[in-house]
Amino acid sequence: MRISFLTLKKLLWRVCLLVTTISLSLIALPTPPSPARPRSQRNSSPARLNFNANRAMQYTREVVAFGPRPIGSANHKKLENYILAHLKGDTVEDDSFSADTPEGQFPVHNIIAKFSGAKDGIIVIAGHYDTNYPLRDTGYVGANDGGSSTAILLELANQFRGKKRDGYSVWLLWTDAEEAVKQWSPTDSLYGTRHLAEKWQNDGTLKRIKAFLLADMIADADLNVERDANSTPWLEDLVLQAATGLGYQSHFFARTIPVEDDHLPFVHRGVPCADLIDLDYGYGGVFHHTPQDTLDKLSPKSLEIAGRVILETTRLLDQK
Ligand code: 1BN
Ligand code: ZN
Repeated sequence: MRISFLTLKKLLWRVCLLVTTISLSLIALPTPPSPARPRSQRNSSPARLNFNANRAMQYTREVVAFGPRPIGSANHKKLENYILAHLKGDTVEDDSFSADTPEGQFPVHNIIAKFSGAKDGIIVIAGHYDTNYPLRDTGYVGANDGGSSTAILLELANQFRGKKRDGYSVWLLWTDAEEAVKQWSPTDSLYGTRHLAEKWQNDGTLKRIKAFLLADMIADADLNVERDANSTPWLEDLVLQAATGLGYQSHFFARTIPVEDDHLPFVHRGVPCADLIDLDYGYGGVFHHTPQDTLDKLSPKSLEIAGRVILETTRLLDQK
């Protein structure tokens, strides 16, 4: 068969055109839709972690049902036993001592539940379980301030329990005697964490702590977590990255304020810290440290936001 030069030229043009069309259509193909699960849960171990906000809310109710829980009270002792009962079978360290306060000596008990990981280093997740001392006879129950932090840690313990951790060890810390007994000052506040930070400095634990995440007053139905000027900027940025990845960024860091809280003794010793706290509790914070700090102001959704952001921040820290 004879093919003329003209026919061959035409054929070559057609092949060229076909190749170009196919290439262009491949480039123009739409990107595949993202999987249903958020990016944060793909190919990662926390996909197995599923923070149960209703259970955390139930814990908050049970904690509040003890009534006021100031240091030295019978209710405080009952709550201590309640926390320890939930940690039965876990590795628990008890950091007990006697605090010298303007109202005399009080027994103080920090409770630490340890979940070991493969990486060398520790992530501490903390929150206080005592309630305001000066308001002890007013019916004050600290649903948000003391209740929510106790409960979120109990649910986090459920999440970490019995699961192999590829990342850092996680230590859950229920701090005691966070509240002032008379008037908040550097010497009348943070009794538990001041003691523990010094102890961990002396026994070498402190330099193994990669991050200290603190949760305080995190169940307000109108959740607005502050950016804390006393926390470590890169860790606060990581918290925001976690919140953004989960679609919760509107609840985080609209305003920046310096917060004095249980992280301070660790900040002062050079440990990277982030305080997740919502002091905007009621208009202008009107419910904070008042008998209006009650269950009806709280929502499981807020506990879920805080719980999931903490878990996601832990996952991001594990990758560092
Ligand atoms: C947080 C919860 N704090 C006490 N209970 C610390 C604090 C006290 C933060 C006063 C702001 C003002
Ligand atoms: Zn308080």
